[in-house]
Amino acid sequence: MMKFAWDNYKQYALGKNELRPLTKNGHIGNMFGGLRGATVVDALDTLYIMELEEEFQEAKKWVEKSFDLNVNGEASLFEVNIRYIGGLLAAYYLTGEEVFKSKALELGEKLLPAFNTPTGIPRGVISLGSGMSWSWGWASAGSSILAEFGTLHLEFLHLSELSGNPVFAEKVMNIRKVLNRVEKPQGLYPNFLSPVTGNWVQHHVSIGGLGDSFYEYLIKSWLMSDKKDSEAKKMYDDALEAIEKHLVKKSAGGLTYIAEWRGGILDHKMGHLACFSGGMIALGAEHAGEERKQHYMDLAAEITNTCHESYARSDTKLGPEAFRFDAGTEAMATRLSERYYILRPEVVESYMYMWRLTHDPKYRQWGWEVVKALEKNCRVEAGFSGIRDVYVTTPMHDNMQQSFFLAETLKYLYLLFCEDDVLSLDDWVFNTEAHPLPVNHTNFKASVQ
Ligand code: DMJ
Repeated sequence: MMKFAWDNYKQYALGKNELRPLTKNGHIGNMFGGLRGATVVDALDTLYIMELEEEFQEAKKWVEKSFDLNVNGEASLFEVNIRYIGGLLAAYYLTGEEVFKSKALELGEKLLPAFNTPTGIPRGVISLGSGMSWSWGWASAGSSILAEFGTLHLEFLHLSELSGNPVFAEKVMNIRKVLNRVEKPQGLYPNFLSPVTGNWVQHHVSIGGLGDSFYEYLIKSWLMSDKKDSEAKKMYDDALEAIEKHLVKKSAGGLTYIAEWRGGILDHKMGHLACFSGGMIALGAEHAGEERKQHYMDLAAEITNTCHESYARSDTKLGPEAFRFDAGTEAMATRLSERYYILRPEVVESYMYMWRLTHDPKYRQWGWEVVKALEKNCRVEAGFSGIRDVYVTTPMHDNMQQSFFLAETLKYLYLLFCEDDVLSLDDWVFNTEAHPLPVNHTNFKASVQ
């Protein structure tokens, strides 16, 4: 599947950001500020670990010869960080090839002006040419998004580590400080924060979109520090406790889910994005202390089961973008606008963690169901495509092969069926785009003090 996805991207869209597999051309989009080759950079480490040697060399050659960082467009700080910086760092750590390191550092420098705000909380959009930055037009009152400024920590610590320049680590440690200072309603972290005042702008809390990877990076910061960053661990433990108290619910049919919270009112909806949380909670449970460990493993298994149900209850056996638990509905989309599937990884990501941490064979069975469903519904003549409605058996394709399909979905599927020592969870943490970064067994303290 990876070879097919890569070969078609290479044939029809090399140098563009994504492949359009129906029209057999490339897509550029507006997330990466003039940067190109998102699929190349996202695919590098997956090609490498799958031992697709020739394909990896093709991707590397593109980075060496054609990856231009002197661009001048408006980029998402978050997306550039998780896909490009994360992808380059992982490729460097896996292969030791200098080109990946130097490109990661050069790109990292270009992101620094986004932190020039009164609080040091970066804005979401940055011009890679001028360094000017601003908030997303859709974000309330010029706010920054929790999942965006909260998903820089892993990559930025590695940038400091590799460059010897503490500035990257300082920027993300300052974000921590601001978050620790501000009062949390019921212990929860709302999704919108003002980069000017450092206060919350709106009380919307979600473990899905806008919040998700902030929580992921807390527990992974601790793991990546070889369990020395106890501040991150405490923030994670406290946040998860508040989430469990206020957001975790059980449906009439016995399915555990994580609702969204709007100023105290619950929205009984779970996004596909929120399905990463089964894996995250299991990863954290390992280190939760004896009496909490089983409790969190059970919670992780229940959430992963609910996400599996969202797939099992559809006609294509792929899950919708969001599913609900209201008016008699259980784990199904109720709105037309939420029925699509864009090759997202979060459900197989949780299967991979649950498999590695429990070895319950059902997770491999569930992963295999996804493989079959992707082959049946998403494979088209020239690549893989998202679909517009998971409840329709003759799928309507969206003509987009997302770069995260190669970075994450296929990588997590591969790891689900590998031996546990392939990118062992003891030695690697995956950034939120599934790019493996090494656990720092030696000198983490130096880079954050
Ligand atoms: C990816 O880019 C990352 O996993 C991110 O954290 C959330 N969205 C996509 C995949 O769905």
